[in-house]
Amino acid sequence: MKKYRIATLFILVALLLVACGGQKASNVLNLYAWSEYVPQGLLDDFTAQTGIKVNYDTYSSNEELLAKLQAGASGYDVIIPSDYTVAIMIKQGMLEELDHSKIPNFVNIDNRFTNPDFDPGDKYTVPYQWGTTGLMYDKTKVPFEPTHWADLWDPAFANRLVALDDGREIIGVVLQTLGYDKNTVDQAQLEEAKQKLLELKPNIRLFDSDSPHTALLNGEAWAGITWNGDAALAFRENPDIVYICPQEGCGIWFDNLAIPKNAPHKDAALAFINYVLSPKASVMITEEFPYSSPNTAGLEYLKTYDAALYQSYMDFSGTNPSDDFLAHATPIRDVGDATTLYDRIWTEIKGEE
Ligand code: N2P
Repeated sequence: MKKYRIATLFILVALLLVACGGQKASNVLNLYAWSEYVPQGLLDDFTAQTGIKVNYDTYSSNEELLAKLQAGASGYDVIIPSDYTVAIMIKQGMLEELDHSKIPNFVNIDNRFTNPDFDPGDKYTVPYQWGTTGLMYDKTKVPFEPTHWADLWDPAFANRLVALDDGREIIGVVLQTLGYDKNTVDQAQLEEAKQKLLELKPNIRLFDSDSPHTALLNGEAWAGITWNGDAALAFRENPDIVYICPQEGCGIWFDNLAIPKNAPHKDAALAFINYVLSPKASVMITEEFPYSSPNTAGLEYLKTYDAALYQSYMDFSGTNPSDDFLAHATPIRDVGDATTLYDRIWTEIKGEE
C-alpha cells in the first residue's frame, strides 16, 4: 500500500513540474531564412555561447516563406520576412508577440528603423537588415551606360541580364518602367506589365535571387535587377561594378527577425534574436552579407574592428545609399486579393521559358 502511495506521489510531482513550466531550456533552434543571408560563423558562435544548435533552412522569396508556413510547416522558431510579408503575417495571426524584456540589445537599433508602419510598436518583429532593389552593371561590359530601367529592353542586352527570381520585385520594376504604381491592383496595368515583361525575356539570361552577382562576376551577365547586398559583394570583387537607382524609381525593403506562432523553442528564439542584435553579430553579418545595417552599435563597432571594410560600406551606393537614391525608392506593399493576379502573371512569365 505504502509503495503505491509513494509511486503516486512521484507521478504527481512529475506532473506538477511539467505543468509549472519546469521544461528544460531548448538546446536546438530551427531557423528558416533567406539563402545567403545568415553567416555560418554567427550560428557557430551562438552555439558556442549558448549550447543551442541551429538548423538553418533557406528560402529565396517572401512568397516561398509564406506558402510554406501557410501549408502548415510548424517546426520553425525564427524567420526573416520582409516588411509587406510581416504585415500579411500579423493580419493572419501567424506571428508570436515578442517579449522585449528578453531582447535588451534592441537598444542597438537605429530609431529610424524602429516602430515601422508594418509593425507598429515593434510588437512582432525586430530589424535584421534593410536595403534597396536597383540596377547593377559592369561598366566595362555594358554597350552604353544605363540610367533607366527602360534601358534594359535594349537589344544590345540580348541574353545578358540577370534578374531576381522574385515576382513582386520584377513585376514592380516593370510597373515602374511603365510609369505605374509598383503596388497597383489595376488589372489592365498588370496585364500591360506582363506583356512588357515578355518583351524583356530575350534579354534575361537567368533568374536568380540567391547569388545574382555570380553571373556578373563571371561575365555571363552585364547588368541585372538585384538587391543592394549582392551588388556590394560584386563590387568587392570587381570595382567596375556600379549600382544605381534608375530614373523611374527603385525599391526599398526592410527584413526582420520574427517568431512564428507556436514555435517549438520560443526561449531559444528570443535568445537568438537578442544575440543577432549584438554588435559582434552585426559585424559578422555586414562582413559576409553586406546589405544595409540598422544596427548603430554594430556599425560603430565595425569602424574600429575593420576600418577599411567600414569605409567601403560607407562609400558604396548599395550599402549606404544617398538621400537622392532613397528619395526615389518605393517599398512593396501588401496588395490583398490582387496578390493572386501577381502570382498568376509571374507563373505565366516563368512558364514561358
Ligand atoms: C539574401 C536575400 C536578401 C533579402 N540572399 C532581400 N529582402
